[in-house]
Amino acid sequence: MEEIQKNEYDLLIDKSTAVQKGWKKVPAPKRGNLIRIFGLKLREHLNELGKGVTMESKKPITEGIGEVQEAIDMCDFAVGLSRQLYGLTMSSERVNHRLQEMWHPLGVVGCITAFNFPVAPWAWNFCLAIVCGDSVVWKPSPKTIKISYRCKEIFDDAVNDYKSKYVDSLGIDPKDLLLILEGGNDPAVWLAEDKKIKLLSATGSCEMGKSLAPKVAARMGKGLYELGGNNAAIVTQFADLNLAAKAISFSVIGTTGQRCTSLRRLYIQKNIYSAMIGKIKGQWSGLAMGDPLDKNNILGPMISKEAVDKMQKVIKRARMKGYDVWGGELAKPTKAPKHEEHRENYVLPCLIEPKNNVHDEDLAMAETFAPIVYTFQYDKLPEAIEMQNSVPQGLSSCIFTEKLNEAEQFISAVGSDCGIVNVNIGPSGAEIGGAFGGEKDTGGGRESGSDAWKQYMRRTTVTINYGRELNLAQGINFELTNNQPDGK
Ligand code: UN1
Repeated sequence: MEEIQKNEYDLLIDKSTAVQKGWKKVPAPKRGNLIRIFGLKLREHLNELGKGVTMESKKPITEGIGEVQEAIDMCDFAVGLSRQLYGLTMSSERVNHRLQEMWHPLGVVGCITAFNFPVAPWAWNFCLAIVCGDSVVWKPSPKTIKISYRCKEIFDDAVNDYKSKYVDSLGIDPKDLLLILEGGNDPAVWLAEDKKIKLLSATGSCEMGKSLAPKVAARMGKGLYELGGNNAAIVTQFADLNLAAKAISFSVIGTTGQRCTSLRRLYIQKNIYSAMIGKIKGQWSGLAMGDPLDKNNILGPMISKEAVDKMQKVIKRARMKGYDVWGGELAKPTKAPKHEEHRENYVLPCLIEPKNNVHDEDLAMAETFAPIVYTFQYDKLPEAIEMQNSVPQGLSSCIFTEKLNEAEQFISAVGSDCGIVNVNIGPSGAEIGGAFGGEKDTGGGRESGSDAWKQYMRRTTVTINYGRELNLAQGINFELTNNQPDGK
C-alpha cells in the first residue's frame, strides 16, 4: 500500500471543500436526484458488487449481496429524505415574532470504514451526507480498497448521467463529492485533527475511536462513532427455543463473528440451559463452510491469520482458567478454493462457559472479533439484565421470550442499556430504517435511519420580528432614557 503524503491529503481536502461550496447551493430535492440515479446503478450492479465485497471481506456471498442491498435501501431512504429535511416552527413568546429552525449543509464529512462491512456503513454516511449538501472524503479499510474504488466508479457513472441536467450552471464537478483517501493510521489522524472536516464519522474498534475522539474534541469538531459491540442475548424459560437457536447461530456465525453486532454473550435461564446449549451445538455440527463465493456455504474464512491467532489466544486463555470450551478449532474445509490465500483461516464457532458466571476483563468483558460466544446461567430476569449491561460496550442486545412482561421489561428504562434492543431477533442484521449505533464505549453515534441525518447538517434557530416594536424575551424592560444626548 502506498502511503499518501500530507500535502497530497491537503489537496484532496481542498478539492472536497471546493465542491461542497457549490453543492450546498443545489436544492436538496435535486441533490436527492443524484442519489436516486446512484441507487438505480447499484441495483444494476448488485451481484457484481456483492461478489466484490465477498472477494475482499471473505463474507459469504449472500451476506456480500445483502450488504450492497443495504446500500440500495439507504439510497431509497435518502432520496425520500431529500424532500423532508424539515425544521420545526415553534410558538414565539413575543408578539409579532416567528421562531423556527432551519437545517443547512455542514461541509466536508470524513468517513472511516472497516473491512468487515466495506459498503453498508459507508452508504449510511454517504447517502445522507450527499442529500444534506455535504461532500465526503472516504477512508476505507486498506483490506477492502478495491470494492471502495468500484463504488466510487459507479457513483462517478451516476454523476455523468446527472450532471448536464442539474449542476452545469454551478461550475462544480459532483464527482468530487466522493473522494477516496487511502492509507492507515496517519490519514485517520489527519482527518481527526483537521478543522476543515466538519464531521468525522468513524466505524471500527473502541481503541481506534478512543484515540481519534479526543483529537476531534480538541478542535471542537463533531464526531460520530460506531465502535465495538459486545452484544448479548437473553433466553428466558418462556422462549421459543428453536427460533432462539437459529437466531443465535446467525448472530455468532454471520460474517464469521466479525460484525460489530455479532453475538458474544449468551444468558440462559438455568432451567432451560442444557436444552438450549444442546440445540445450538446440534445446529453447529456439520456447518456448510468453504469458498464464500459458493452460495451453499454459510461460513467463510476469517479476514486474516492475525485474526485467527487472536481468537486462538483467547480460547487458550479460557482453557487455562479451566473454562469449558466447545468448538473453536481451526478447520480445513474440503471445499475451500485451492488458490485462496485465506485457506488457512477457517475456524469453527466456539462456546465458552466461564466458571461461576465470571466476566473476565480480557474475555467476556472484551470484544474478540471472532465467532466466540460466552455462555452464562441466570435465575431471575433482572439478574440477566444486570449481567448483560455490565460490560463497557453498549451496541446491541436481545431477549427471546414469548412473555409480554419480560419483553417489556427488557426494552424499558430498567432493561437493556444498548442502542439496539431486539425481541425474538438476534443482535445482528439491523435494517436501515432505524438509527444504528450504541451507547458507552460504542461511542454514542447513530447512523442510517430515523433522524440520523441531522448530524450531517447544522441547525440554525431563526427568530423573525415582523412587527415594529422591539419586544424582548423573558419580559425584559429596556426603555432608553433621555438623559443621554441621543447620539447628537
Ligand atoms: C458492522 O458490523 O459494522 O446490523 C455493521 C448488522 C448490519 C450492520 C453491521 N446491518 O449486523
